[in-house]
Amino acid sequence: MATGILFDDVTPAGIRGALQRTVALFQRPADWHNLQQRGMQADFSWQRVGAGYASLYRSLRKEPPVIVTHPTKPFADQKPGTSGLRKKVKVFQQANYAENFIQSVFDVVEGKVGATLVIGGDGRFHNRPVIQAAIRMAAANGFGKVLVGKGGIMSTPAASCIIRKYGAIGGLVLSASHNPGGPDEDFGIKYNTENGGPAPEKITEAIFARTKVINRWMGVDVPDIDLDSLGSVTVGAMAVEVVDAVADYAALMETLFDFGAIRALIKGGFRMIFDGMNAVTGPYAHEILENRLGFPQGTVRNGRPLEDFGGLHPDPNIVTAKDLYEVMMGKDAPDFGAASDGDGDRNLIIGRRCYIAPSDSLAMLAANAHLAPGYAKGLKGVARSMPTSAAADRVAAALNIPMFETPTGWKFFGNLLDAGKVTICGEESAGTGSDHVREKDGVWAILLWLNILAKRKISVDALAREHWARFGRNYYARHDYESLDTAKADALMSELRTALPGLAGRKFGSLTVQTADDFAYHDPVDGSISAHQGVRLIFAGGSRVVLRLSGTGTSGATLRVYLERYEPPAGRLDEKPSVMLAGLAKALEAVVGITRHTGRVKPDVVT
Ligand code: VG1
Ligand code: CO
Repeated sequence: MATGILFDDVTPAGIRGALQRTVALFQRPADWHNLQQRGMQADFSWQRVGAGYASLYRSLRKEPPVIVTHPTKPFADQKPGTSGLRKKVKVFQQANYAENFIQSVFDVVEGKVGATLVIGGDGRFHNRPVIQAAIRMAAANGFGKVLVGKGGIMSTPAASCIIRKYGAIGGLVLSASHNPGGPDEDFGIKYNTENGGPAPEKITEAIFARTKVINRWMGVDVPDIDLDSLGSVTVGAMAVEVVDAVADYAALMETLFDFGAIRALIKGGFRMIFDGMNAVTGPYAHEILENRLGFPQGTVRNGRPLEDFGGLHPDPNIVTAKDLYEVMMGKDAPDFGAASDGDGDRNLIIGRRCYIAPSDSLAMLAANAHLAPGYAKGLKGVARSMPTSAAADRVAAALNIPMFETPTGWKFFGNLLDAGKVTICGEESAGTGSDHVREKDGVWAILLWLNILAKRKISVDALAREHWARFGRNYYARHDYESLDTAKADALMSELRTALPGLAGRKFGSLTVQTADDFAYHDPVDGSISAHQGVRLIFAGGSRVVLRLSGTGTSGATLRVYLERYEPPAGRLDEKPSVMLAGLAKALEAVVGITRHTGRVKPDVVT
């Protein structure tokens, strides 16, 4: 984390050496730029140095550190979205911005005095300063202990695992997930509760309400801690332990999966590539796939977490993980390709020349999960977000277990998992997980796939074909229209919502609308209702289109359109989704008028 050139030897030769190193560095523009950025961001002021001395003297005199109350004013835009508060880094760099949100979280958390808090992040740019601030604030707010990931890094599922394992009251996860990172990109903060899962709506609403009236935040007056050395330190009266989350997470995985069977598969010549996308899962994948399972070194690519993800967009889909996709479609493709996102909760699964759509992956995992020791007793139920295809519903019906349909966002699965109603959950956006933690979990999904392939001894492609031949195939695609003018996107959705009552029975091209509604979720556990979760247009014959606006973007609006068409086992199972969904896409324009409202003639991303 260099911020300049250091030299100790105060002689002409010493200065000459330092100058030479400076010139050499200047000739590497990327490194030079990073050095400048870090240098400008570092706090070299006397205020900081002075505070360090003051706290050192206080600790020598065994005086408790001073809790400082900082006056502040509310920001109007701190409403958490689908998964926490996400904004541009520049927004988060405003004075008091992150502090206001974190204090609002702490003001809402009951029973925090003396409790343990987990703090982790995906390692993206701006992670470290916010973690240091959060630690100082946790101490001032009376927490007893903080568990923080080494280097400030912890994947989202690992944070969930650590919260549960050590009985923490909750955790702060600093991440904007699959959004790009860097000084001009995105940052985010989410809060997870003591079950290890994302705060449910009633808590995120309370946090938002608090951000609107907040007038002070509290911190202790102490310098930064060393995040890179494992072990314990104290901050104020609070203990801070820097932990290696990889070990705890890997241990949990060993309890769920048949590592022996996977090792035997690898010995038999099975090859895979894992793309860490320069994000958080690299260290987890190195440890589990290479060290513990025995895949050769080099199996994990882009395995070092970088602050800007090396310029990659860490969203594991076939568009942004194009390199992996191309290798898997190529001549000498390995047996299995996988990737995870910025914070490690999503997964991409590709067999040799066979991409598995996330909705299909959920169904295939549900149908085969009993082959893994952690699920040998079978599943209690399956849940999927509403826009996710109904492929898993057919598996649940065959297994004679309940199926739940929730709004988009992992927070809605928490109650079902806690109540023991479901074992496996999934979203079309490449998130799959189970009751082992309370988050979606990228590495978990990849290991479950490996476990199943090891037991079934078939290729991904053969497994998929067999699945469709038994359950039929739900052709599926998601079309994203990004950076739309917010007013235009809102107008599109409100016009569509107004038209809903009159749509049933109307014909668009060859398709007739059967039902049209705005999805509302009634939580069967706590009775809460979440309305306006997405418009559903269901056509005669079972095809479906869903439309909703994204709740994770940081500029303008993103319209997501989800297309689905079912083919029974005796139908056309080996077609391209784009061909099978062309009719639906056409009807869509007639019903919704995306071009008419936004001027866009085609989506920005199709996954
Ligand atoms: C998107 C996905 C949603 C997912 C959410 C968070 O939300 O559609 O399924 O839960 O991202 O995932 P939206 O509101 O933009 O559609 V992650 O990996 O970014 O925490
Ligand atoms: Co994520």
